[in-house]
Amino acid sequence: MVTTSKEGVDYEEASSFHRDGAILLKGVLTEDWVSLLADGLDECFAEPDGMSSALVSSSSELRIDQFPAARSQKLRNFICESPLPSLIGSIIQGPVRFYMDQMFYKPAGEMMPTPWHQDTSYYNVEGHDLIRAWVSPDVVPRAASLEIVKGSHLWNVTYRPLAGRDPDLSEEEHEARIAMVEEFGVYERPGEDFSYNNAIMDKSLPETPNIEASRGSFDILGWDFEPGDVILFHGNVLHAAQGDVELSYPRRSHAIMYAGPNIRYIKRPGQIIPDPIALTKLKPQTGQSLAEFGDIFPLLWDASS
Ligand SMILES: O=C(O)CCC(=O)C(=O)O
Repeated sequence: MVTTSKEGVDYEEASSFHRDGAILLKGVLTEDWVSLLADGLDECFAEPDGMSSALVSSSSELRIDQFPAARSQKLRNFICESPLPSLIGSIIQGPVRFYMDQMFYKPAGEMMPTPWHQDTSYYNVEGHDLIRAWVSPDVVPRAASLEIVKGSHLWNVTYRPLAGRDPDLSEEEHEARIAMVEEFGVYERPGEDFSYNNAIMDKSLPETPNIEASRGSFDILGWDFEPGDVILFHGNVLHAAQGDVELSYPRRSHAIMYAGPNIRYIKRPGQIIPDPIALTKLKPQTGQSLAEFGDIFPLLWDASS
């Protein structure tokens, strides 16, 4: 049992992160943190809001909630008070702000795979200090946990998000495509206020490579995950979760984005995840630092903490 939390990474761990684009930190959260996380995720799952959507197939489901901490004090405490901000601060060696969070909830049974994608292009931010903390209160075998393409954060390419509406399709063609996917494949059950398919696809960005189709050609890193562990990964790294496994319990995960000093606002034509409502009111401009919106992206750690 872990009784004290780890507050910082050592030189080797930081170097692995910068080289590979991700790292698994074993047993860095105490049981108290893990149970707070479990309670926060359970309360959000029990009460979906307008930003809760799902990917659905005939045999499995993945519910994704945007900004769950906005309605859970427990998740807010976890994000702000747990050792995560200081762990991330010790990697980027600079001030750490909260950017946003998501819940990925896969019910017991067959696990829905999460397709390969890169996070940064889904958001109106860019820069190298965007780090995700992926945590779960559950035992997650590698076959259902997060995988990354090693080093892909350094490829210097922004891939097209997998969602969004193709601007070259007419309304009818778009509706027909959605209906066909609903009948034959994995489709989206949108939330009242959010759909991954509402955004307009930015076709100037290169398509995300189909890593799954040729896994052997890529250097893929993955881990068996246990409660108390944390996976940290870079915002530009290609990542996914396989679904080649059935679990007798839900796989609950919380993915929290923390931002360092070089993260800037950028207005993306193909933005998928909306800006926080409070930010929209301030009319942010491309190039502005998140530090200019300190009430929305609070400072959680700096070297003097
Ligand atoms: O938990 C998952 O299956 C996917 C998580 C993910 O894509 C993310 O954290 O960005």
